[in-house]
Amino acid sequence: MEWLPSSSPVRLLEQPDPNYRLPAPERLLAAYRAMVIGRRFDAQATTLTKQGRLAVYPSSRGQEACQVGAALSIGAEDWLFPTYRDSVSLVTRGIDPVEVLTLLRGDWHCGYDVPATRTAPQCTPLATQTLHAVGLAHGEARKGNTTVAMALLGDGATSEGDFHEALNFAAVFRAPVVFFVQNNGYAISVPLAKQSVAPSLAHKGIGYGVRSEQVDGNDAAAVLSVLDSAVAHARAGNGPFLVEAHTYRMEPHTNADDAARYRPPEEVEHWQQRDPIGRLERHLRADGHLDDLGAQRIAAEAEEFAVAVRTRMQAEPTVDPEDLFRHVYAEPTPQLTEQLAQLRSEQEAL
Ligand SMILES: Cc1ncc(C[n+]2csc(CCOP(=O)(O)OP(=O)(O)O)c2C)c(N)n1
Repeated sequence: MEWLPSSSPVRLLEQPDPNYRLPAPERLLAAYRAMVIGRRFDAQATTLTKQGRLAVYPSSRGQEACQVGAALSIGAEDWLFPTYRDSVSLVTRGIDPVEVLTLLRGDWHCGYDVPATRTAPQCTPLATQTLHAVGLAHGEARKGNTTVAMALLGDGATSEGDFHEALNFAAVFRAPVVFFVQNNGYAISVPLAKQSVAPSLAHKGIGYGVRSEQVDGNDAAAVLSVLDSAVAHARAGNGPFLVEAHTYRMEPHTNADDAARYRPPEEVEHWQQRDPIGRLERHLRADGHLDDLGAQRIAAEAEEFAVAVRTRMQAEPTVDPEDLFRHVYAEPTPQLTEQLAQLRSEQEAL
């Protein structure tokens, strides 16, 4: 059956697969470098929440193969539609890390230039970005362009109505979209088993006529290979593609959550053994593409990256709270006018 995903998630690092090829060593090395930098950035961002420099940060530690794979499988001409958890994907795409953190710092805008970077603002309402991705992809196809839209979402977001509408619309209009579901086991504290009884989330594509596949989300080689073929499928005009990656969120939902209240330590330990960076590193070393010196160089580069982020985040931004009111409507509503007056009187009283 052409539409059915593989019966078990595609793996490549420790075993061959008849349908997918191992990416070239240079590509795997580039992914490794991006994963190491991404993890160091992620740890830095978490520390910035403790220092009060960031309001909140949803870590993607443990999901680096997915984060990096998504960014590396699309081109500069394609569009990325990320969620709040996908900061490492944005950093890998080359967006200024301080711009990436702007929204989480509490500013009213997303920080980066959306049309110039071809990256939508990080979406917090679940699954709404999937519809935005379909609309953009459909529009681009109608203009005769070969742009692909990559929509990132979590397992919890597949329970939202918007996700189902997006799949249906994309399939009917053969929109060039890749839906990339990072199934990290939980929607905040709700485990996947309490949300879905489908054989896999990849199976959810079939009913809509969307070609689907499932992949080991902690195997960077498999993630890259499966996403490469999904992007090629969409770019060639064959319609949308759904990829489900089986991965795990090592940290709590955000720094404001206590994951120990809903998940057993043995489970975290189990996934620690399947760390995506360690798995790729072992493969690269075994094949002679990485040695101690190479690994040290990359670690040093990641440290420099984090230091630069930390230093720049120490500068207090000048913010004007009235900006919140400036860009909502062409003409402010009576309620907004009243709220603005209240803000002004509060500020004068300071
Ligand atoms: C439409 C909507 N409903 C509820 C929420 C509250 N909420 C924020 S994150 C989250 C869980 C999302 O889980 P998942 O899609 O698996 O993504 P993850 O955070 O695990 O990456 C929920 C329910 C929301 N942001 N948007």
